[in-house]
Amino acid sequence: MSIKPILIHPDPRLKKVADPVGIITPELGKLAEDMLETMYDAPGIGLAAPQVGVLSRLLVMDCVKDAEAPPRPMVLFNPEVTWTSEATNTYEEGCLSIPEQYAEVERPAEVRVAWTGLDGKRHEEAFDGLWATCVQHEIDHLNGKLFIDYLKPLKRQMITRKMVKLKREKARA
Ligand code: K1U
Ligand code: ZN
Repeated sequence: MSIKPILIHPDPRLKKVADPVGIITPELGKLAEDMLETMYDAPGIGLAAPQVGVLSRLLVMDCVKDAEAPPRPMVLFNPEVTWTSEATNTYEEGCLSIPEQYAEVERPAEVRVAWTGLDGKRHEEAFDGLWATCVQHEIDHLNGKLFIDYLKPLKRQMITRKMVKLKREKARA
């Protein structure tokens, strides 16, 4: 397993629509394992393949908050939202591609998602709470959308400028 570098906004690869995956090959399995390791190391609760520069429809997540509870690493290929609740939930979101920036985003409180698992089989499950927020945030990444795209233009521009500055400083270091 290996930890992959995470792309930082602004990067054109974070704005692209990712391609569906075909057969779940051992190489895709290895990528999913690497993404889980990268997510836990960050640390984060989710990660989408475009964030590590791979434009394929793959996301990983583990939103178990209780340190005493066993982890639940999830790997979702070609995820599709099949139902959304009318009720919404507002959560202060962050993003590993937009470090140290947080903002409230309103999304459906509950979603049903269908996906292909590492076993190559189709699965479907309902998510609520942080899991629902996270899976929607990650599917947005697969569609080239970032949580800052839900914010007012001025706030979005402010965050983007901060990220440009951060990347310039990192490049000089
Ligand atoms: O996609 C990403 O960039 C990962 C992102 C997922 C996410 C966070 C919050 C709401 C929706 C989706 C993160 O994991 S940011 C880091 C984070 O939230 C966290 C880190 C350590 C412990 C708990 C949370
Ligand atoms: Zn993100």
